[in-house]
Amino acid sequence: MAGNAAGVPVVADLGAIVKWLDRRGRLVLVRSEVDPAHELAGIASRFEGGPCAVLFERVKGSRYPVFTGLYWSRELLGALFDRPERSLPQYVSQCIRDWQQRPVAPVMVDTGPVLQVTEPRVDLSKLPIPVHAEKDGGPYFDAGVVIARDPETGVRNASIQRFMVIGPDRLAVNIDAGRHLETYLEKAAARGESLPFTLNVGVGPGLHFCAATPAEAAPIDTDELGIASEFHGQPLQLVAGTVSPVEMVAHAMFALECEMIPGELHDEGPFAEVTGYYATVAPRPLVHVRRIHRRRQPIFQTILSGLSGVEVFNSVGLLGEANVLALLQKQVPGVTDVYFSHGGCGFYHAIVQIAQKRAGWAKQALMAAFAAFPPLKMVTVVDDDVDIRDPSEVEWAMATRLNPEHGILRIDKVFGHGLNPSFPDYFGSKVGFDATRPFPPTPAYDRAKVRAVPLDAFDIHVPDPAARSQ
Ligand SMILES: Cc1cc2nc3c(=O)[nH]c(=O)nc-3n(C[C@H](O)[C@H](O)[C@H](O)COP(=O)(O)O)c2cc1C
Ligand SMILES: [Mn+2]
Repeated sequence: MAGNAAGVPVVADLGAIVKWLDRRGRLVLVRSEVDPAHELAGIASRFEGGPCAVLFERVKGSRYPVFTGLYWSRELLGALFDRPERSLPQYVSQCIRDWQQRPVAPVMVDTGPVLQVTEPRVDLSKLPIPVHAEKDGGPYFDAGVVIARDPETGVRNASIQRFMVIGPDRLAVNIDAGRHLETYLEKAAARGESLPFTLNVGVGPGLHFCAATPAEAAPIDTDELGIASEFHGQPLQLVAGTVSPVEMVAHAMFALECEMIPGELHDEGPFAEVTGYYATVAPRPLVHVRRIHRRRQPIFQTILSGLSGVEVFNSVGLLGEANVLALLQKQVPGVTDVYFSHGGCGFYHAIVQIAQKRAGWAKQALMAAFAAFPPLKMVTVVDDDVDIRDPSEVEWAMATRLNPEHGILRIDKVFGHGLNPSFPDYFGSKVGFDATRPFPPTPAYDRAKVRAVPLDAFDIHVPDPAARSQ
């Protein structure tokens, strides 16, 4: 895709993306003033999953607009990356593979749009930070990219965490078990140091996907920021922190320089999560915001998480999918596609498609998928004549091909995802379904087909639906 005037690709700059969406009729403009508390999410949810993103031009109490919906439609994402939506997992896994083989390091630049303004005083109340769901504990940052450095090795990490605003210069953050940021904080504590990081808000999907790349694909000893360079087709541009030894994203809308002091905690939550449930309140790490930088005319980005969950489903699920697909294609002969279903919250249920080459490989695919992505609770393997994105097709395979006597694999007392209420304290049971037909195939499992006939070759009269309505 073409770049903007400064030679930066559109996908690397949220300002350029918003313009691009508007030009293509893919941007809903909300012109009336809206309250960022509840009203904004209530309006956005009416457009959730549709072909357009939403820009709230006037937000009560703030001078900045709010943007949402970049990830709630794969069709929109496909258009932005200029490729069919079904090829997105393949594309994402190819970018990650290219980074693994030949990483393109980010480059330092002297300045960038994010440094156009440095606020004289940190005051988060000036930002249009929305409160989404009815019981959410406060306004939340949920689309910002965290950049931090390993206190021992100096290696950089990128991730996305939710941050609740608890004061004009304070946040509380939720860091899930096993996250690299959790390890960094533990290492900082052991060294008696604080942990500086930057929170970069209003970024494009290249950097977002880089931050959401699971640890299985981007281990702790690698600088995963280079993944963004692959999506951009050029090195990601960073600027130095002004009060902290960590970089900021040159083309972000806002960058907050922050610090965590090990041991300092504050209640965080509730927050409506991608699961459709509220994350519970608990003491979680407290964050001091030391400085706020921004563009002259910034746009605040938020992600609707706890409504249908579809925006997080595409932004995290797609990365999980891409990684499971890449690993399975390496380890299991015949795997053709992977989909993390929407009903499975985008990252609890993987549907794997396989062109069976030998008996037993479908079950091998079950085990490999669980190993490739620990948040998975369910994996269903189907043959290559089943559409893995159609829940009825998957159910059909289960109803007609699964043999419960030996096609169900149960794994008890295993690590899972803490937001899933069936994994209290990250601990529970998982289940895999081998819904493939027996191998070698027998005619009993052949799918019935009709011939494809072009309708325009025939004179067919279809009645007008309006005539039916009386
Ligand atoms: C919109 C969104 C919200 C997320 N919220 C959180 C969160 O609150 N806490 C968390 O630990 N991970 C959250 N994640 C998931 C992590 O960002 C993701 O797993 C990332 O790969 C972790 O990075 P790491 O492997 O470097 O630890 C979120 C992801 C997205 C896309
Ligand atoms: Mn990481």
